[in-house]
Amino acid sequence: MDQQSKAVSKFLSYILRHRPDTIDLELNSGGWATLSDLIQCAAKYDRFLSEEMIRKIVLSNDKQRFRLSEDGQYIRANQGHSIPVDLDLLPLIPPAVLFHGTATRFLESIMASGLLPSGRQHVHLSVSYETAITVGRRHGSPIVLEIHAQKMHGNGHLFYCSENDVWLTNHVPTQYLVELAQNQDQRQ
Ligand code: HQG
Repeated sequence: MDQQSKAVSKFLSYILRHRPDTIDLELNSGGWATLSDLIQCAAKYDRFLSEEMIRKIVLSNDKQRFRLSEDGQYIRANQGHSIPVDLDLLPLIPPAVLFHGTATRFLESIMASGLLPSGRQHVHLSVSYETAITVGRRHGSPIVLEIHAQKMHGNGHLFYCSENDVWLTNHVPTQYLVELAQNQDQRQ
């Protein structure tokens, strides 16, 4: 993604996941906004977007963060919301293990209270170690936790998978967490 697309993608993440109110935009209960409302509201706050630019970002986004409706008129974020939206996801059986990347400075607290959504609607989990370590790096010195997802599921915890393959659950209690050795970061 070029620099301009990155900046617009960040802006869209902020608006569609967290703060639509900052541009007086209203999302429906599913978290959708029409492209025309989004463009109009953003313009009132001097952010000039075009349908073409937005469509390009939806298609080229590295993590497929956004989705357009079938008719192409609406947009929403696939996951990551802190505002309450109903993504209408069905509970699914997760893989045996999933991964969560975090920073070493959070470990003590995580091992005391488990993984909490920390302001988002869900705890975010990845299918791969590599994705998890990248997520962890966003917060500082990274560490990856392995989650015994199927065991959790067997004990009644619900799991969902977003359109962009991020696994979501409400809380991961500590007994399902295993801290992986940091040197796994070296593997290719
Ligand atoms: C930590 C990115 C202390 C948690 C990624 C994380 C992801 C605790 C931080 C998505 C804790 C929250 C979400 C506890 C959890 N005590 N810290 N008990 N429980 N934490 O950014 O999962 O690029 O809200 O480990 O790819 O890092 O934005 O969540 O470090 O899918 O599209 O609290 O964001 O996607 O941080 O990232 P975040 P996350 P995008």
